[in-house]
Amino acid sequence: MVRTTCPYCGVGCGVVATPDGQGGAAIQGDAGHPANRGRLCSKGAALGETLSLEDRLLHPEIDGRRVSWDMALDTVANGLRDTIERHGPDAVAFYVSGQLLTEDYYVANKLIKGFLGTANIDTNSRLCMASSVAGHKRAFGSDTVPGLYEDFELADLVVLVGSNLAWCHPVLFQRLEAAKRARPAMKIVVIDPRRTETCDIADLHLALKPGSDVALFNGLLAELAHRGLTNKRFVERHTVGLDDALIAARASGIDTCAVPPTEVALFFDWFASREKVVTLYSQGVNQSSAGVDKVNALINCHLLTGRIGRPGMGPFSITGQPNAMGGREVGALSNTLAAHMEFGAPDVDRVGRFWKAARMATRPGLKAVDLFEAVRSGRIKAVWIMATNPVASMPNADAVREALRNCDLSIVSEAIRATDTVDACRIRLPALAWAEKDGTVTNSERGISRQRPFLPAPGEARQDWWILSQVAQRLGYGEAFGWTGVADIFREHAALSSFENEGRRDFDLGTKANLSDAEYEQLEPFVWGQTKDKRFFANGGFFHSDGRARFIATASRAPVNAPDEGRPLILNTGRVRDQWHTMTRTGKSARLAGHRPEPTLELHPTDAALRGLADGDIAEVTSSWGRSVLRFHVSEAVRAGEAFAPMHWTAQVSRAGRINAAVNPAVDPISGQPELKHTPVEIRRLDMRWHGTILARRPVMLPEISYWARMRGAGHYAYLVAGVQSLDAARRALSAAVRAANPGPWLDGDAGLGAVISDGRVEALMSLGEARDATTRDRFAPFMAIDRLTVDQRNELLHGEAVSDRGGEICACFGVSCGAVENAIACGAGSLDAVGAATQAGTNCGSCRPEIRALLRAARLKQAA
Ligand SMILES: Nc1nc2c(c(=O)[nH]1)N[C@H]1C(S)=C(S)[C@@H](COP(=O)(O)OP(=O)(O)OC[C@H]3O[C@@H](n4cnc5c(=O)[nH]c(N)nc54)[C@H](O)[C@@H]3O)O[C@H]1N2
Ligand SMILES: Nc1nc2c(c(=O)[nH]1)N[C@H]1C(S)=C(S)[C@@H](COP(=O)(O)OP(=O)(O)OC[C@H]3O[C@@H](n4cnc5c(=O)[nH]c(N)nc54)[C@H](O)[C@@H]3O)O[C@H]1N2
Ligand code: SF4
Ligand SMILES: [Mo]
Repeated sequence: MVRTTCPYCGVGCGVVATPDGQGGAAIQGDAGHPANRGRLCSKGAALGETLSLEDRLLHPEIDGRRVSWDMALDTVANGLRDTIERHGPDAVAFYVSGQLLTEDYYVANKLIKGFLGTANIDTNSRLCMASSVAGHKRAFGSDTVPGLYEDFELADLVVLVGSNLAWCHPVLFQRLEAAKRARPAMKIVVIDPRRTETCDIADLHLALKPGSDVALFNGLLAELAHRGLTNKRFVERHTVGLDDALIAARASGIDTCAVPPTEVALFFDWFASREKVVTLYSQGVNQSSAGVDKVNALINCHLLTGRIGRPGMGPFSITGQPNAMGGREVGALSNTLAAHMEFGAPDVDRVGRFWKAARMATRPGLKAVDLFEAVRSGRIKAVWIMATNPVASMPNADAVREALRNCDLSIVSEAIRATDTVDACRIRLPALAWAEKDGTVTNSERGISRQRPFLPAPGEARQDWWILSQVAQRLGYGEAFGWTGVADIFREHAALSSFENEGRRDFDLGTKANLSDAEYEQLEPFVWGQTKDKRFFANGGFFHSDGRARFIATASRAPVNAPDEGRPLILNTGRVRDQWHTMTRTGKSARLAGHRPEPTLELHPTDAALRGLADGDIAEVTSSWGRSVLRFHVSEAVRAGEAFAPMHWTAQVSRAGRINAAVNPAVDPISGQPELKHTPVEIRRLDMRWHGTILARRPVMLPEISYWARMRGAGHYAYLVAGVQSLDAARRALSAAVRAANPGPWLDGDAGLGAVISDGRVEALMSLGEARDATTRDRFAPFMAIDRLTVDQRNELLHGEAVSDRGGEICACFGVSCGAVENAIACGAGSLDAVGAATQAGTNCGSCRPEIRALLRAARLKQAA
C-alpha cells in the first residue's frame, strides 16, 4: 500500500495504491489527505485502468529506430551543443508541462536558464495559468494565490467565473455541494456563457456574452463603490490606484454582457450584502485575449471591499494540472525565474550565484505561441518537449505539427508510444509515468504532496530529471547536476526559495531545505506560506516594493478575432467529465469511454436548424486556421451564435476530431495566453452516405473515411464511422481492414452486420447502414466479453432483435446508462438516494450526481406538464 497523489487535476487528491503484483493496482481515495479526505472523482477512481504497458514508449528511438540510452543522450547533448555553438543559445528551446513533478521541473529550468544560457523554456501553463500569474503580479507584486480550499466551505457567496467545477475539479465541487447542503443560505453564482453541470448547484447562472467578464466586474466595482461598500481602512492603508480603476470601471457599459438586468442586479446585491465572498475562476477567465484584465477586474472588487486573506474570502485562481503551482514555484515560464524571482538585475544575479551558473539567461524567452512560430520559421533549431502534447493542445495545431516536422532537432520525452507529438518528433525518450515516478506536486491551495512510485520502472523508461541530468553531464555540467535522487533536488529547490529571501518573496520553503532522505520520503501534505490563522494579505503585506496592492484600471474590449459573415459563430472549447486532456491515459479506460465516447460539437437549436443539422449528424467546423470533423449534437446549454467542442480528441483516436486544428492563436497581450475559448467559425453538415460501428479485439487501420472515432471497450476497441463513398464500397474496404487485423472466418448477419467469429469467439464485428444506429455499440459490446458463444447467442448476435437505446452512460463507476436511471425514476425513484439504491448510479465517486439530478428534474417537469 503506497500513499501518493492523483496525476490529474489541480485539486491534488491523495490516493492509496495497492499493487496487485501483476502490474496493476487497486486505487482508493486517501482518507488522510486534506484535499479530498478519501473522495475520488470518476477519473481518479479509474486510475487502475490506465496502468497497462501495452502502449508505453519503453526504449529511446531516433528516426523511428530503437537506440541505446547512451546513443540517444549523446545525440541530444551533441545536438544542443552544436546548435548553440553555431546559432547561439536562443536557437534552443524547451516546452515543458505542469504535469512534470517539481523536481523534474526544477532541473529542466535550471539546465536551460542557468547553463544553456536562454530562457526559451515555456510550459503548457502558458495555455492554462499565465493570465492568472500576470494578474496576480500586477495586483499583489507576486504570483500569490491567497486562499485555501476551506474558504469555499466558509463563504456565504461563491462566485464561479469561467469554471466548470463539477467536471473539472469534481472533488472540490463535492466539498462545495456538501457545504451548501449543510448551510443552504450560502449562495452560488455561475458566470459562464454555457449552462454547464456546475449550474446544478447554482442559485444564479449568468450566461454572459463570451469575453465580456471585464465589463461585468467593472460594473460590480462601480456599484460597490456607489453603495458605499469601499473598505476605506484597507484601501487607504494597503492599496493604490483605486481612482483610476473606478474611472475605467464607470466608463465601461454592462450592456455588452447581454445578461438580463434583473439577474445582474441580483448578483450585485448578493455580492454587496455578503462579506464572505470567494470568487473562484478558471479558463473562461484565463484563456482569453483579455485574460489578465479579467483577472484584475475581479481582484479589484475584492481589494475594494478588503475581502482578501480572511477565512471564507478572496479571489481564488483554481489550477488545472496536478503541478501547475509547482511549475510556478520553479519558475518555468519563459518570463519568470526560479523560486518566484523575476528577470531583473538582483534576481538574475542571485539565482546565477546560487546555481553557480555557467551561462545565466538574462532576459525572458519566447512564450508558447511565439516559441512554436520561431520553430516554424527556423529561428529555433532545436526543441525539447516534455510531458505535454502540443500538436493536439496548442491552438492552430496543424502549424505546430508542421513546425516540428521541419525542425532538425525535435526531441520529445514521453510515456506513451503513439501521440500526435511523438509522431512529429525525431528523438523519442521514454519517460516514467505516474505509477513509477517519485517527487512532489503542489495543488491549487499551495499544498505540497508526495507522488510515490508503486510499480517498477518498465523497459528502459527513466524519470524526466534523470534524462535531463544525463544530458547536462554530457555537456560538462556534472557538478551542478550530480544529484543522487529526488530528495537531493527538493532540498536544493527549497534552499533556493529561502536564499537571500528575508521575507521579500512569498515562496519560502526554507524550513524544508534540510530534510533527510527519510523525512522527504515520509513528507506529509502541507500548505506553504500561510496557516489557518495567518493568511496572505489579511493585513496587507503585498509584495510590491511599497507593500501595497495595485488596483488596475481595466477597459472592457472585444476578443481579438470577431465573427463575421463568413464565420458567424463563436467556437468555445473545454473539457468533458471523464477525459483528461489529450486522452493518452483516460483514453485507456473502458469505463471512462461511456460518458462522452466521441468528439462532439454542440450548437444551439436555432443555429442547427439554420444549417440543417440534426442530432447525430457529422459536422465540419472551419476557421481561418483549419478544420475539424465531429459528431453533432443539438444543445440548449450553449447560447445562440455559439458552439462548443471538447479539446480532448487527437489524431490517434479520431483523425479529424482534433479541434485545435481550427482554434485561433490569438493571445492576451500581457500574458501571451491563447484565446482558446473564442474562435470565429462556420459549421456545416456533411452529407454522409453511411454510418457504422466496428468492435474489434485488435486495433484496425481504417482506410481514408470522412469520420471515425475510436474508444476502448472491455477487451476490445470500438470505432464509430461514417463516410461519403457508396455503402457497398465502404463495406468492402472496411471489412478488409477489420479482417486484416482480426483474422478468421467472416459471417454475414442481418441488417448490415458482419462478424469474424473464430473458435466460437467474436474477434470483430461490423455493422454498416445508411442510417445511424446509436445503439449498436452498447448492443453488441456484451458479445465481446463472451469467450465461447452458444448457438443461441450466435443467432442472437447475427439475427437478433435490437434492444432499446441505453441513451449513453451516466455513471462511469458502475456503468449505469441514462436509460437505466430514467427507468428507475419512472418506477418511483424520486431522489438521488433512491436512484442510487435502485441502480447504484452516483453511489461511488459522485461525479455523475449533477446529471442524475438533471434527469430527476426533467422527470418532475414532465410529470407536472
Ligand atoms: N475532466 C477534466 N478535468 C480537468 C481537465 C481535463 O482535461 N478533464 N483538465 C484540467 C485543467 S489543466 C484545467 S486548466 C482545468 C480547466 O477547468 P475549467 O476552466 O473549469 O474548464 P474548461 O472547460 O476549460 O472551461 C471552463 C468554462 O469556461 C467557459 N467560458 C468560455 N468563455 C468564457 C467567457 O468569456 N467568460 C466566462 N466567464 N466563461 C467562459 C466555458 O464555457 C467553460 O464551461 O480543468 C482541469 N480538470
Ligand atoms: N482548444 C483548447 N485547447 C486547450 C485547452 C482548452 O481549454 N481548449 N486547454 C489548455 C490547457 S489549460 C492545458 S493544461 C493543455 C493541456 O495539454 P497537454 O499538456 O498537451 O495535454 P496532456 O494530454 O496532459 O499531455 C501530457 C503528455 O505528457 C505525457 N506524460 C504523462 N506523464 C509524463 C511524464 O511523467 N513525463 C513525460 N515526459 N511525459 C508524460 C502524456 O502521455 C501526454 O502525452 O491544453 C490546452 N489546450
Ligand atoms: S478531483 Fe478527480 S481528477 Fe482531480 S485530483 Fe481529485 S481524483 Fe484526481
Ligand atoms: Mo490547464
